[in-house]
Amino acid sequence: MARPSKLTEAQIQQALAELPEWRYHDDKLQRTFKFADFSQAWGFMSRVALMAEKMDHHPDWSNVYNTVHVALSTHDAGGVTELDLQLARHMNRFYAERG
Ligand code: H2B
Repeated sequence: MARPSKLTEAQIQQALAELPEWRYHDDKLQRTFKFADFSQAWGFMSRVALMAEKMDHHPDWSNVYNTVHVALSTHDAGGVTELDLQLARHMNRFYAERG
């Protein structure tokens, strides 16, 4: 499958208009998700993990108790691509459905 190419900063900022909780920083799309507890955070991460496998596109992330920090970029492209935007949208949806 052809991999998408790196987006320009202008394209990224335009896409962020519809992803207001995300920030473009350090060449990555970043967001910190907060949950009620570890179990809810892990449930979210499990859903994201299955989607990441399906997409063959994986997040850089860390988890401390009820907090999940995510930094999305496409390593092969050296920056943010459409795949990162897609994964960010899936994460927003899973977060909205948590609980
Ligand atoms: N995830 C991310 N975030 N960036 C990549 O470039 C990437 C990936 N490449 N997951 C994929 C896997 C690649 O290594 C496999 C071989 O398709």
